[in-house]
Amino acid sequence: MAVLEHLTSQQAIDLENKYGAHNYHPLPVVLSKGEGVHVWDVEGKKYYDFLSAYSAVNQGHCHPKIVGAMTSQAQTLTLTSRAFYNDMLGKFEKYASETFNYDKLLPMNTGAEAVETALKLCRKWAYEVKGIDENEAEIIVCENNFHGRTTTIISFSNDPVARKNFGPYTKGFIKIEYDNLQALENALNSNKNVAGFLVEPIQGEAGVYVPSEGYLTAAKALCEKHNVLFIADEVQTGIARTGKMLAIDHENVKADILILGKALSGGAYPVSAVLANNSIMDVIKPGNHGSTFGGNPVAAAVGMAALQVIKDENLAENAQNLGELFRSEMAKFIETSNIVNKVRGKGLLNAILINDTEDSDTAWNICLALRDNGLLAKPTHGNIIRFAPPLVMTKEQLLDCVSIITKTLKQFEK
Ligand code: IF1
Repeated sequence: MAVLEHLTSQQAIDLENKYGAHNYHPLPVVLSKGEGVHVWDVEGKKYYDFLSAYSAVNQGHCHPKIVGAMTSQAQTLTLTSRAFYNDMLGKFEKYASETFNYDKLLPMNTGAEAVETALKLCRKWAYEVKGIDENEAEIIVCENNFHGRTTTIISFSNDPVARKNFGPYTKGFIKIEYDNLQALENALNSNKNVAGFLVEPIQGEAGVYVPSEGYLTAAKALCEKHNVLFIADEVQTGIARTGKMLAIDHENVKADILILGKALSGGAYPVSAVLANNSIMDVIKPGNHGSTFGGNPVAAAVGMAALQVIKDENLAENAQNLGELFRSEMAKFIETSNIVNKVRGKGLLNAILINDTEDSDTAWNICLALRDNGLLAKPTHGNIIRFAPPLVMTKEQLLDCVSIITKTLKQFEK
């Protein structure tokens, strides 16, 4: 089969089933084009994208400024490795460090790599600055977390599907209940070797759990009191998704270590990063950490363009305004619905809770019906459907999507 030969949806699905590992269960739709808030399938049907590749396409599909920066750099210099300097990385590091107000940035590629980088940085700081005995550092994490899929990260996951039969597991993690300050205080008081607290400002995969107002502020204060690093995983919540540049900005909390990914590139290229001030980042010496593609010229060009688009187009403000509109429209629908229990979220990271059991396939069937009605979304766990459109959406488009969603949900009213 010629690689450019047009495939039908079924042919594309059959190829993936036959030649691809079955590590996903995609919604049956085969996409071939994306532009702004829309995607098209191979048969030419147009959809609103209400997932944004899990908040990687905040700037909209194929944003011309991001694609332009990528193609221009790709025709000039793609990769040198860090064996040599290149003329793009320092500019990106400066631009991003100043954007998020940190001294330094360590560039990686995927979110999981950035999380792993943050864990290594936190541990090294604990041994060399805080003075914890070597190999004794503990990092506190939250139950129902999602931080990626490496062996160490799934070691502190409680999702059996993500961790079963991938042992033996990495030690040095303490799990506590999310959004529970007493649990955090107890863990800090009863463990003298705590190096850090890794937390999602909103738990995305768990079902868009927004913690209580003030939780992040109080958690950061507890970390300061115990000389423990507050590590914010903003891979999914960052880059304007929740209505501020960072989700922790809603509480004016500054993380000791900030983890970024996904929309740091606008979905055009794998770009992730860890940011920290010199008192922490300077424990990293040559040879301690790195990656072949980390900080490559294309990633640097794409990262700068992606951040510039967020600022130039006021996408955080747009996410804030459209998010409030979305939740208020959905709340009105819920008042008269028996299929939806709740809507929750911040900015344009939202979810609805379907009135059915966790193990029902109602949420999945609703997503199939949404697809038929021209909108793509996918359930997170069980009976929760996440709604996360690109942040470039207009008010008219959002209201159009609300009518598609409510019309579809009415098909499932009991
Ligand atoms: C999949 C979930 C979302 C993340 C946070 C780190 C990472 C992610 C808060 C790792 C990645 C992605 C991974 C993707 C689906 C998606 C996801 F469903 F898996 F949990 F968004 F909620 N921190 N999340 O959300 O970043 O290595 O993937 O670049 O693995 O199925 P990554």
